[in-house]
Amino acid sequence: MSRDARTGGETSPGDGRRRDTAGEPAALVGVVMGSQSDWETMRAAVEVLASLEVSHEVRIVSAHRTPDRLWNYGADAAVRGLRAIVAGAGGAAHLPGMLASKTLLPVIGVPVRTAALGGLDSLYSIVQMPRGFPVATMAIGPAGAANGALLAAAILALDDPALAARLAAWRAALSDGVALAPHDG
Ligand code: RP5
Repeated sequence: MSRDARTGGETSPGDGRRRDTAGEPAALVGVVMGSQSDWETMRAAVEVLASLEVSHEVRIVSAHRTPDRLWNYGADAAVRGLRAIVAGAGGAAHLPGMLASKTLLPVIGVPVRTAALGGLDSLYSIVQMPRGFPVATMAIGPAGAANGALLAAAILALDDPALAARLAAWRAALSDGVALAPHDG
């Protein structure tokens, strides 16, 4: 089986072609989720990326319902200029892991809370990757989505001093907002 040197994925017809993104700024972070129902969680990632002025795209990519879309997204992600992927999914939650199998980009997984098992199912599914295909796994729910975006920004900030400064300011503002003592109401 041959592999694409840039994406780390298996090569297939169509790999290596840039997608038409006319009119859109080149996204550096891909925020993907398995279902529309994940959006309430994953919007927390998008809000953080927007506040940090990190260019991003948002897509629904279901490992089970749209497997070809997942395959193509992982195969093309690096070639299209993405630098990191924040992937949220619930339940069986195969999306982050399968993306990690198709790209060498850092994949950050966000376990979405579920009605049946509270998101422990999502967490265990995402975190238990086999050796060789890491997924940086965040906390369950919106806090994990926000942290996923912050981690993606931290990765990008390694060679982007302006973003590093915005990230430091974001964190300082968070610290400044913590009261010294609790209050009622
Ligand atoms: C997963 O199944 C999705 O990531 C979502 O969290 C979960 C349920 O999806 P829906 O049935 O709400 O579309 O693939």
